[in-house]
Formats: sequence, C-alpha cells, structure tokens
Amino acid sequence: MEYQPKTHVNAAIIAGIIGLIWLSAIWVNLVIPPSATPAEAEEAPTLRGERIEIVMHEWGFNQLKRGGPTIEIKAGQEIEIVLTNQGKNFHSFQIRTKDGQPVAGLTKDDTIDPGATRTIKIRIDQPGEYIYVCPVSGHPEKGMQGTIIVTE
Ligand SMILES: [Cu+2]
Repeated sequence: MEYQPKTHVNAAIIAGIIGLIWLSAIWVNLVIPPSATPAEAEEAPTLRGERIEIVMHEWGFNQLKRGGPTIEIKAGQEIEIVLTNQGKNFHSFQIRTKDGQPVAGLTKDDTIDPGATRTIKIRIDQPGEYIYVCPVSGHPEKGMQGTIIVTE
C-alpha cells in the first residue's frame, strides 16, 4: 500500500511523456505537411519511347502533385503523345525551350476538356533540354511543368 502513491506518480510521468510525443507528432505534421517535393518528382520513372502517355490534372502530370516525370525522346523522331485530362480544369500540353519559346505541342487556346483524351504528334530536331508545360495561364506556376530531354 505504501508504494501506491509512487506508482501513480510514475504513471503520470509516463502519460505526460506519451502526451508530449503525441503532441510533437501533430506539430511536425502541421508545420511540415506531407507534400510533393522535388525528390518525389525525381523518383517518378523517366518516360521514353515513340508513344508517351501523359495524364494532366491539378497541378501536375501523371499523378505527381506538382511537376511531372522526365520525358526522354530522340531528336528528329516523330513521337506520339497521348494526353488525358483527369482534372477538373481545361488543360493543354506544350514543349518550350528553357527560356520559354514554344517548339512543339498545343497552344494555350487549344485545350483538352476534363475527361477527354487526345493524341498529338511532336518532333524536335535540336537535341537538348526542354521543358513541357500546361500552357494555360497560371498553370505552369501552379506546378504543371516538367523536363523533356531530347537526345541525339
Ligand atoms: Cu493546365
């Protein structure tokens, strides 16, 4: 009987420690919310080949919350790109030089409806690193952009 008060004190200390761990776990989740990071984008497998399937949504490509998988194509080769809009907004697909000049794909006024799929053909003759975007105003900034590498 004389040990009972001490047991209660120990139980309170343990409960306090568990409570602190629980609170700090919540705090970490609030302060550092789980979200897509550049590392996550890098983990997406590179898309290659003569037929590439791209899914568009808010605000990325192929299920990445932001950004899109790297695409690698061969210079001078005709590539089919299958574009599916799984988002709620109109989206589109355009390839640009790194300083923003369009070189292939669709314009911002030629969009794909939510739920629709369209296949386009592209060909880039100059090897190098390009970007692909959804050219609808504001969408690249929200995350709809990725890297496309054109190899020799
Ligand atoms: Cu878009």
